[in-house]
Amino acid sequence: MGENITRKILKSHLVEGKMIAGEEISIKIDQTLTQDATGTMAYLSFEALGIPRVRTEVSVSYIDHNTLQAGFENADDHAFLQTIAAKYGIYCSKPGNGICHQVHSERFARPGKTLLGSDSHTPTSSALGMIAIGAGGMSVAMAMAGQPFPLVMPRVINVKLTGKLRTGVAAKDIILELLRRMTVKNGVGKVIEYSGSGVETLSVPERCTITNMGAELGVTTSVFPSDRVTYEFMKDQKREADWIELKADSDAEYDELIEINLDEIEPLVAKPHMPDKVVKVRDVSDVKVSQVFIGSCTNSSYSDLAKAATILDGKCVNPNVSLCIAPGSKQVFEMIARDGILQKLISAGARILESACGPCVGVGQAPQSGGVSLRTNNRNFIGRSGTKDAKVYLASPEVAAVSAITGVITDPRDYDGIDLETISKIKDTKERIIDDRMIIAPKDKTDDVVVRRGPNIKPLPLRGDLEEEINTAVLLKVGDDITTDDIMPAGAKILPLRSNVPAISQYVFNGIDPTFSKRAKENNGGIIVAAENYGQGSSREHAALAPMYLGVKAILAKSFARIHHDNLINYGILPLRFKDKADYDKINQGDVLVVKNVREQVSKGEFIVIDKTQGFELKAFVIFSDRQKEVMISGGQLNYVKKMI
Ligand code: MIC
Ligand code: SF4
Repeated sequence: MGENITRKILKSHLVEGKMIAGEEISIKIDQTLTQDATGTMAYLSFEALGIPRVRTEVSVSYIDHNTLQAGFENADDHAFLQTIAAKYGIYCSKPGNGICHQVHSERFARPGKTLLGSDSHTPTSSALGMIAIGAGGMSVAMAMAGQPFPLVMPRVINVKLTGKLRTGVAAKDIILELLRRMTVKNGVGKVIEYSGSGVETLSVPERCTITNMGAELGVTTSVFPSDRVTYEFMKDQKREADWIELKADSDAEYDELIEINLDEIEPLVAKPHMPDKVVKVRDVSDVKVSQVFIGSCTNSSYSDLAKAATILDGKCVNPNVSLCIAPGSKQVFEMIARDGILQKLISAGARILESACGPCVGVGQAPQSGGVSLRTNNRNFIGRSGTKDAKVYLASPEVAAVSAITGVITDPRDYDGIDLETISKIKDTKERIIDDRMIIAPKDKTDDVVVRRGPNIKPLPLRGDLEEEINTAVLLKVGDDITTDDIMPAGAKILPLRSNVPAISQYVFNGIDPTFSKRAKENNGGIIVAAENYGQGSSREHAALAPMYLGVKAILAKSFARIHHDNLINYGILPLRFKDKADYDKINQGDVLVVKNVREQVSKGEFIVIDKTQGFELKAFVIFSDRQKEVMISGGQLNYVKKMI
C-alpha cells in the first residue's frame, strides 16, 4: 500500500509510538521558530533547562509582532531576544525583516523536514512540503533542547483540488470554501494533504495562504507536495540545493476525501466574528466599509500586493475608507519598491505600514467605533482588531482592493474599472532580492554573549506541585469556541506585557468579564466551565500561563482545541472534559466544585467532580498520554523536566 506525504515525513522522523491515527507518537524536530510575543517565554523556559546550545538543525527567533514600541517594553523584549538568540545558537530575524511565516517560507522552509513554531500559523511553511506545526512556547523550548515532540498521530484528509480558479477568484477563496464546509470545530487530530491537478496551478505564496489559514480549521497542519512549482520558488530564493521532490504514492491511502473543483469557487468572505462564517461576496455587497487592511501572514506576498496595486492604479481610495497595507517581509517590501508597485499603492492613498503583524493582532490601526473593517487576515475574532464593536470581514486582496475604491464590499467581477483577466495573470516575480543581513546568524563561540534583561523581562512563574484536592468555585461559565484572544487578549496595550506575567494576568478574560482577574485573586484561583472547542485560535501559552498564575486549577469543557489543550497540561491546569455533555447545563457560575484524590484520578484519566453547591456529582475525563500524566502530576512541564534532569 502506498503512502501519503504526511506519513512519509512522520515516518522518517518517528522517535516513539505507532503510526495509528489517535495514538500518541513523538517525532524529531529539525527546525523551530518563535516570534517575539511568545518567544520571550519560550527562551526563558529553554534557559531554565540549562542546555548550552540548541540541538536543532535550524532555530529562528523572529521579531515581528510587538514592533510599536510605545514604551520601553517592546524594545526590552527585542534586546533580550536578540542577545539570547546569540547566546544559544539561534538565528534572529530583526524587526523590519518581516512576519515569521512569510520569512520562514522564503528563507528556511525545506521539503521533507519538520518545523515546530510557537505560533499557530507555523503550518504556513508546510506549503513547501514539510510538516510544520504550531505549539506553545514551552513545547518549542523542549524541541530546541532536542526533545522529540509528542503529538497524536493524525487522521489524514485528502483535499483533492481539480480545475483552475476563474478570474477574480483567489487562493484565499479555496481556504474560505474549506472553512465553510469544515467549520472551525472539526479539524482537531487531523492533517490536510492537498493533491489533484489543481495543485500545480497554485504558486508557493498561494499555497502558503491556504496552509496558513488551515490553522483556523483546527488541523495539526496542511501539507502540499514538493513539486516543480516548489523547485522554481526555491530556485528564485537561491535555495534550490535544499529542494527535494516529495509526493504521495499513486496508491496512497487517506482517512477522508474532500473534493474541491476550483472552477466552481466564487469570491468568498468570512463575516464577523468567526473565520468559518463564510458567504459569497455578492451576498454582502451592500455592506459599507470604513477600513481595509491588506497584509498579515496570510496575504502579503509580492503577487498579493502587485494585484492590489494594479487594481488601485490611477484610482483613489474611497473618501470614507482608510486603506492600510503591510508587506509580509523586507524581501517583498524591497521588490514592490523596485517594481513601482509601492508607488501605485501610495498614490492611491494607501497608508503603508512596516513589515510586521500590525493590525492583524490589534497592534495599531484599530477601526473606528462600530466600524466595518475588511481584512486579508486569517482571524476576525471579536475585539481582536482593538475595537470591541468593530465588525471584521476576511477576504482576498483582490476583494479588499476593489472594496477600498468602492467603499462597499465588492466582488471584483462586479467592478468595471479593472481588467480582471490581466490581474489574475499576475505572478510572483522571479527576480527576487535575496538579502539576509537582517537575519543575524549565530556564531560558534558564544560564551562572551551577555543576555540583556530590561525591567520588562520578569522570571517565568512556576506552579507548585499538583494539589491532592481541588475545592474551588466556578469563576466563569462560557460557551462554544472561546478563543485564546478571549482568554488572553492581545493588542497594542496588552501585548507589551507578554514577558511580564504578573502584569499581563490582570487582563485574563478582560473582554468577557473585566472582573475575572480580581475575582480569581480574591478566591485564590478557581475553575472555568466551557462548551465546545475551548481555546481555539492562537498558540499563546499566556492563555494557560496567566490563568495558572491567578490560581486557576482546571477547565471543565465539552472539548478543547489542540494547542491550548497541550498548553494547559504544560502549565499544570487540568483540561477536564464532560463525560456527559448535558452536565454542562447543570453547573452554574459560582458553584463550588470539588475533585478529591487528584493525583490518583490523573493516573486513571477519569475524574469525579462534585458540585458542592447543588449537591450532585458528574463524571469527567482527560485525554492524557502517559507522559502528560506525569507532567500533570509534577505540576507542569518545567517541573517535570527539571525532575528528569
Ligand atoms: C495570532 O495570530 O493570534 C498570534 C498573535 O500570532 C498568535 C501567537 C501569539 O499570541 O503570540 C498565534 O497565532 O499563535
Ligand atoms: Fe502575525 Fe497575524 Fe500572522 Fe498571527 S496571524 S502571525 S498576528 S500576521
